[in-house]
This record gives sequence, structure tokens and C-alpha cells, in this order.
Amino acid sequence: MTTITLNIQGMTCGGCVNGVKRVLTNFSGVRQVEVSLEKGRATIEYDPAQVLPEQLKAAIGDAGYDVKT
Ligand SMILES: [Cu+2]
Repeated sequence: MTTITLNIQGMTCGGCVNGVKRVLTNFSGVRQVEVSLEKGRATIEYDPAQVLPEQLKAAIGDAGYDVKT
């Protein structure tokens, strides 16, 4: 299991947080997701054999947010 922290710009409310969580937990390789609205940050625990960080970033981007590692 690997943990990555991504800085996410554009989240403004709890709905955004839930949207980001939903997008990430859709990946079967993602085990745990914590999203902080205050810090604009997501901490993701995932199985690197099942999902790549690039996929996670792309999914957040597709949901309408800007991701910076
Ligand atoms: Cu929102």
C-alpha cells in the first residue's frame, strides 16, 4: 500500500470534498481517502499494482479541480 498527498485547488464546500472522495473511491485500488477542505489536500492510500497516481490526478482533474503534487 502506498500513500500519496495531493494538493487540490478549487474545492469550496463540503459538496466538493464529497465529490473528490467519490471520484477517488471509485478506483478499486484505492483503500482510503481523506480530503481536507481547509488545507485543499487529499491523502490517498492505494495499491500501486492496481492504480497509478497519474490516474488519480486525472480523475480529480476531470471532476473540475486543479491538482498539484
Ligand atoms: Cu463545493
